[in-house]
Amino acid sequence: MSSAGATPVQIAATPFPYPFAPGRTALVVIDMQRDFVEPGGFGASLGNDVSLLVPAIPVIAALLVAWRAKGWPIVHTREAHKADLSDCPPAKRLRGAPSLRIGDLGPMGRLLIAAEPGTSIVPELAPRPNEIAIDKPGKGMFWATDLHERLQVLGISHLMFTGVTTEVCVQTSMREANDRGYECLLVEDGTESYFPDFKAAALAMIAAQGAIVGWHAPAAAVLAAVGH
Ligand code: C5J
Repeated sequence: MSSAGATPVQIAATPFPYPFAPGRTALVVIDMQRDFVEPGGFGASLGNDVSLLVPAIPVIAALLVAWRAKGWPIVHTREAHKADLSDCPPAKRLRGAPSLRIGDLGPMGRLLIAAEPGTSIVPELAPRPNEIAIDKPGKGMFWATDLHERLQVLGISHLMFTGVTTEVCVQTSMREANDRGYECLLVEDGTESYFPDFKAAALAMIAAQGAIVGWHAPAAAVLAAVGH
């Protein structure tokens, strides 16, 4: 890390400036998987218009360029289950009436099963070998993972959230992170939802009551603070 211990920088954010900590802030990319973003995957099996998530891709790509240039930590998550589904509770697999369920065979392999083609991250945002990339069986990134311990070893105190979908895995992960003491910011245009109203509501809930879960800001404000 090139700037650990540097003077705090503020990012113009809602509901008030975010105390950015260069070198102690990990960029978190939640579930930018083909299964959510491309036709034929899990998101489409639930009846969603997956094209609504695509605008986040170039925004996250720009943030990855900036973080990689600084040598700061990057976390990628994938919502993924074991092939035998032993980590997928029936309550998750059997609820509702999707056209395909988790573990069923679709055009990109078995839905949300680790290492299947559809479970991989979209090529534009592919993790590099030196970056943290975890499979998570839940919506939140800390449930049944070792991520908190790995971030603590790296001295991470601040998390910059991006990914999909805003009100499901992103918001769940951000709430889990807030409870663990991380200072969290959600990048407004680096996250998308199948339901634009839900995205707006999630942003409002996060920043309400004096940033009760955290802050949100556009990528341009983040990149300006990073100096990119
Ligand atoms: C969902 C996610 N929406 N990554 N997963 O089931 O938000």
